[in-house]
Order: sequence, then structure tokens, then C-alpha cells
Amino acid sequence: MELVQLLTPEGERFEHPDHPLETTPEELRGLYRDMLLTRRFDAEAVTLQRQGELGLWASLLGQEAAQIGSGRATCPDDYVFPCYREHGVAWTRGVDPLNLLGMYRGVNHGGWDPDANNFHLYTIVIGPPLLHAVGYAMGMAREGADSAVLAYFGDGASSQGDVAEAFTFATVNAAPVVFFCQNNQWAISTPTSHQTRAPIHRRSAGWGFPGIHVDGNDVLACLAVTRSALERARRGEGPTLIEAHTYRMGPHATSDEPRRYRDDSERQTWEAKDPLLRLRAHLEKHGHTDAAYFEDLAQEAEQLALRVREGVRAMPDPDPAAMFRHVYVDEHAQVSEEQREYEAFQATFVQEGPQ
Ligand SMILES: Cc1ncc(C[n+]2csc(CCOP(=O)(O)OP(=O)(O)O)c2C)c(N)n1
Ligand SMILES: [Mg+2]
Repeated sequence: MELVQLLTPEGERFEHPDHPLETTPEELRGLYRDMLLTRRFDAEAVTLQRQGELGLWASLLGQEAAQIGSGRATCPDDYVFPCYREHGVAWTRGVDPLNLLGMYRGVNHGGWDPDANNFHLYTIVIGPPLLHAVGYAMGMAREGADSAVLAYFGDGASSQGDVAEAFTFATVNAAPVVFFCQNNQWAISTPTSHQTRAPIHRRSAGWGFPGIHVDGNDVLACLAVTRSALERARRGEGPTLIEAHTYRMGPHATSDEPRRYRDDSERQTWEAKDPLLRLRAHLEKHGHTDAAYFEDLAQEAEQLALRVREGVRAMPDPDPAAMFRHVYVDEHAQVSEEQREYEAFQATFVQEGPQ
């Protein structure tokens, strides 16, 4: 199947007969702003991890268009199930970027109220979010809701049994769900060629629902295909699988060193397809922006980075005893014993500073 593209890497816009998209200059500027601020936030998080302020960070560098395009296709009442790298999607749902950092700093298990923005908590275990999404979508349909669910997974997660099970339940129940696979070519050090022989988007045919292959570095194409798939789901016509062809420009996470398993030239090839550069080229070519727009945006990005930096440092450390409190609803003898041992261990440390 052909790759759906509405914007070439050089910033040329064209129409696709099956995926029409009308945009105003204001919307285009908004999408660029979303991608730029997300990229700046992500870079700040990497720096914070390098400085010891975060335990880990999974960067989205290179995947801004896939995330902003698909995220901006959702309506407020839709519900989104992310994995752990969906910082751009979180942004489109109105989650404060600062809140994404708590779990990666190790001070909480989530960091935001999922129901405040219909954006579920990050899930590190790959595969389960699709099952959660299908169950949630089936529940929505039974309640007669006029909304849909958007669920994210990766090329690596596509090998999990959970994904196949999610497809089965979604299709036989015509669940209002869209499965969005960011095929960023890698699952840590495992290339996509080790996950599958056939393209991932073709898989849905075996389950009897449509699959779309989209240029994941083209924010307009991602917006168009996700919007129409969500509309289809809301009409009660069942699930759609979208495979966004993109690239993870950075390491899997800050604990990873990609030069050990992939050639740097690969990254250079993808730099030419940078999602931000192509929309910027389009904006400039058509006179939708001037120098002041980009300067103001750069300033806004620096302010965001500063707010995040100060905010993360100010996050209070959790009470160590809290980790024992939520294991069971009622008191449990073994957990209580572990808590007593832990507290005795803590008491052996001498406080520094004036006594
Ligand atoms: C069930 C399960 N197995 C293994 C892991 C370890 N793991 C974490 S991320 C990852 C790779 C995921 O790759 P992909 O789905 O392509 O997502 P990406 O990181 O590329 O966004 C693996 C194997 C996990 N988190 N969950
Ligand atoms: Mg991947």
C-alpha cells in the first residue's frame, strides 16, 4: 500500500484523493508551534537526566509529527492510551509537560490525573495499553458515547500477543478504537526487520479492518488519516490500524548507546526528512510566517524549558513509607514486616548538618 503523504520533505503540499485536509495558515502555525515546543521540552528532559535530575528519559526526537498530527486529530471527549514516549501527544491533550517528568524522576507513579484530559498514565510494559484501550472503547460504545479511543504502540510492541488479542476484541466488537503504531524502525537494539516480514499496517486485513500506511514525519498526513479513522470509529464502523513510518533519532532511552548497534549514516538519512524542517519550509515558502514568528516561538520555547527545569528541581521527594501503603487495600503482615525492616534500616543513617 502506498504511503500517505501530504507534505514532501521539501515542504511541497499536495492533495490525496482519499485523505483530504483543509488547513488555515493559523492551524499550520499552531502545528509547527506544537512540534517545536515539544522538541524543546524533550531536549530539556534529556539534559535534566544527564545532570542527574531524572533517573531516565525516553526521547521522542524525530517523532514529533506522528505524535502532534495524531494527537491533534482527537476531540476532548476521546480517550488516549500512550506508552512511555508520547510526550507530543500529551501536549496536544493539555497535560502539563512538567507532570510527565515525575515518574522519570522517581517521585511518583504517574504524575497526572488521567481523567482530567482523557490521557491515560504512561505504561512501560509494551502491549497492554492496547487491551486497555479496546476494553475502554467497548465500554464507551455500550454507554452510547459519541467518542473514540486512540491507542499507541511501537514496532517492537507489535510482536506482543496482547496486540493480537486487542485486534481480535476490537474487530469482533466493532470497538471505536484507532491503533496508532509508530514504526520508528527500532525496538531498543532490535530492528523492525526482526519483528515482522510483512509491513505492520497490512496485518489488520487478517482481522478484517482497514490498515493505513502514513508518512510519520508528515504532520498533515498524520492529522488527516487519524482524523478520518477516529470519525469512522465514532460512526460505529470499528477499528483502524495506522502505521506511521518514522524514525527514533536518539537513543532508545538515556541508558542506551545506539552507536553500538546502528550506523550513524542512518540517522543522517532521516535528518533530511525532519518533521519540523519540512513544515517550516512550507510555512516560509507560502508566506505564512515571518522572522518575528520564529523569534517569538524560540523565546516561548526557552521559557517552557526554564519552567520545566525549575519545576522538576522543586518536586518534593516522596515519603519512603508511602511505597508500602498502596500494595494491598488492607494491612498485610509481610508488607508491614518489610516496612518495619526498612524503617529500622533508614534509622541507621546519621543526619548531616547541625544537630
Ligand atoms: C512486555 C515487555 N517486554 C519487554 C519490555 C522491555 N522493553 C522496553 S521498551 C522495549 C522496546 C519497545 O520497542 P517499540 O515497541 O518499537 O517502542 P519504541 O521504544 O521504539 O517507542 C522493550 C523490549 C517491556 N517494557 N515490556
Ligand atoms: Mg520502535
